[in-house]
Amino acid sequence: MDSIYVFCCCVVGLVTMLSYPSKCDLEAEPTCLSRFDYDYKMLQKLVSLEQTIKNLKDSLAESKNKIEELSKEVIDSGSVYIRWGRNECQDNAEVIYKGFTAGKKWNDKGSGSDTICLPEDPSWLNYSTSSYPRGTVYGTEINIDEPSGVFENKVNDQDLPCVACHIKKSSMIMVPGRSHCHTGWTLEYAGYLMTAYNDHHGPHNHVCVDHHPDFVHGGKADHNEHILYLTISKCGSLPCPPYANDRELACVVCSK
Ligand SMILES: *[C@@H]1O[C@H](CO)[C@@H](O)[C@H](O)[C@H]1NC(C)=O
Ligand SMILES: [Ca+2]
Ligand SMILES: [Ca+2]
Repeated sequence: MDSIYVFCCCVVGLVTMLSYPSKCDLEAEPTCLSRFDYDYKMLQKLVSLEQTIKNLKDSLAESKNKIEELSKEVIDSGSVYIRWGRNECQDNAEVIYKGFTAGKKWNDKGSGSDTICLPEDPSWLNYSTSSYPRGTVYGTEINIDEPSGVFENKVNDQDLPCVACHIKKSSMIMVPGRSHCHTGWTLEYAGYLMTAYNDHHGPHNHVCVDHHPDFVHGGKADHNEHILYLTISKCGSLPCPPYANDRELACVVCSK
């Protein structure tokens, strides 16, 4: 039985050898001296192919991980914005903190020029009871003659809350002079552009106050400290149209 098997193998080997006489068809292989040489070279080739496939698989897996990592980063990164005049974020946003809108007193010559959102749950480092020069921050109220024809509710003298919102979008922009976002951008909130009164001291920034503001509880009294006024456009260097004289500017906060 064994000898027949060996014989058969020899015959097959011989026939195969004869059909690959002196040189092989495999171009990458130099010369095949025998069927066994050919097999050996094929095997070598297979092993190297296997290694190549393994390397490719590894680098694919690596790329896949990297893509997952990056897309997670994009989602995790997100953006933040302050919604001035409200104490709730939109449904798609997470509340970082709720607070009180605040800034310098209208007739203080110095202090900070910006509007800040002071959290309703403050915590402190060291503080002093002695008196020495410092900047002072006051709560914000709206000053507006009523009925204004702008806000749907009575807002005069009301103190304004604010809320810091976090959204899973990578870009944010506040656009003054718009009541809706440009194409491709999603509205976070719309409102009116507000700042200090022309005759009041010092520089002041502009903030976009929600068109339907909430009020700080018990803030109806007329304190006139940090006061926000509506902002109007003036024709001149500013072309009209598209702008108009003495018209209250809207604003939008948009995300993408
Ligand atoms: C607070 O004041 C104490 C004593 O003056 C000082 O040792 C400490 O470092 C201060 N803490 C901070 C956070 O500045
Ligand atoms: Ca007032
Ligand atoms: Ca008030």
